[in-house]
Amino acid sequence: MERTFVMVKPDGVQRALIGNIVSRLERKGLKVIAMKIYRIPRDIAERFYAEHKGKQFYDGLINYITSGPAVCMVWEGHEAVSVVRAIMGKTNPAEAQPGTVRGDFALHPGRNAIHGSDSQASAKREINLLFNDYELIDYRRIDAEWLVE
Ligand code: IDP
Ligand code: MG
Repeated sequence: MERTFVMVKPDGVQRALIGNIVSRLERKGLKVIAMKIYRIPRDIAERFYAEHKGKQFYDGLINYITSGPAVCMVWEGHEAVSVVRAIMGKTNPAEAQPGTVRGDFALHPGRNAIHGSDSQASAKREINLLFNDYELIDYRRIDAEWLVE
């Protein structure tokens, strides 16, 4: 089973989208194994988005992601990384398909409501950056055998 790191970004929290976003992942069949509301400190944000350092939107991105509380989560399931990316929609919400989180709720790439890891390697790195091992909870959902053959 794959794991991915998901965040409801500060705009998503302020716009009361936590429940809607969690609900979309939950009903898809993914299992939440960690969740916390967290105001990400600047040093963690800089490590989180290190790949974007030097880009024109980088300073704005760090200010955005540290501007208020976010909801940080780990979700687990079959092909969790790509499944969450599909549910999120494109980075630029103006191009994101209706039916995706960004397509339904966001307008601008600088306020795009949700983060999801882009690969299993990114997921591992991001989970380790935001969570301790003991915060990842091992349990079985009662519908597990109805979700995967
Ligand atoms: P992703 O979140 O879809 O993986 P990335 O290219 O990894 O997109 O960019 C990380 C984040 O940086 C985006 O989610 C968005 O918040 C921000 N970002 C990316 N491109 C732009 C831009 O052109 N203007 C403003 N913010 C941007
Ligand atoms: Mg990315």
